[in-house]
Amino acid sequence: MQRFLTPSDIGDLKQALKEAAEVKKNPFAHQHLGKNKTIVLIFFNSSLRTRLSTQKAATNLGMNVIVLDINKDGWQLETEFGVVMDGDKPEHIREAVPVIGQYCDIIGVRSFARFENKEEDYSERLLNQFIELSGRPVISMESATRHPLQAFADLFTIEEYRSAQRPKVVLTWAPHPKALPQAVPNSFVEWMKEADVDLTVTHPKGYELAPEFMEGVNVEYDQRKAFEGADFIYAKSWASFSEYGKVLSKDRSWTVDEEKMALTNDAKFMHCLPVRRNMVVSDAVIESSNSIVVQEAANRVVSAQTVLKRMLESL
Ligand code: SN0
Repeated sequence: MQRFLTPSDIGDLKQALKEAAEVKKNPFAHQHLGKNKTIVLIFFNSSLRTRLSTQKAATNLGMNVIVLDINKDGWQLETEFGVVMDGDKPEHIREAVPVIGQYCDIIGVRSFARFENKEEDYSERLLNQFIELSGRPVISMESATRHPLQAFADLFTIEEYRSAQRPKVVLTWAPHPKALPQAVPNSFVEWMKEADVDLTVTHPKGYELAPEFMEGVNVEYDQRKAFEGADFIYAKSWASFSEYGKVLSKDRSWTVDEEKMALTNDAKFMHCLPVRRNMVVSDAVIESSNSIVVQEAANRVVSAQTVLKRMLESL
């Protein structure tokens, strides 16, 4: 396994979920697999769960872990090609990435959408430079357009908590004070499409996700109608794709509250975290016994460890 960005990178999903269940049951079964192997985790953006869970996953496999918060501790990297480097960025990515590759066996990269240019973000230029220049397998720890470790953990969590064979899963947009990336909802949709679930996406007009992710996906603009009979409510805020990076609405009538949860089939509440309380979800819902956000976060170790195990096996 040379990269982890999309569900196709992990192959058969049923098999991957089975492996993940084994990893969860016996996390130390492969503690020698990573002996004398090093992973470097590079963060261009903030992280709590991704950093801790990926580090924990690697440690469970016996790996050495190096974490670099590159904006704080590294040189500012130039990513444009052919520029005269007379500004504030002392190092070019074309040297930095192959050098990082010399110090490790696997690389994890976190880099959010910058919202300066849609084509630039959706080309995944930064992540692809790591893939092309590092000579190492690369894991996305949330890139401009995807967050696959989150989506894999989400799917695993739904598998754990579902009572119906084919649960109704609803991804709902929610209000937020800031423009947030589409990475989490894009990956959520991308993974749910491959799974045995009945997926509905609900959001106000103007918040349609990129067509390349939404082909064949059911969209319901009436949030209450979407919630009817749902087994899982997955809330997330994202900025507009069509008016790229814009916050078109902060309408708190879209906040997930108890009244809306009452329309569901006693649905579990999910969110990738961090979550803005009483913007995205009410205190009452996130603190209810139907909220599985902490269990979902716990499964981030499971998804990361399953992916790392695959990568180590193919080194
Ligand atoms: C990120 C996002 O993609 O939405 C990471 C989620 C895993 N979330 C944020 O940046 C939240 C920032 C905030 O101010 O609430």
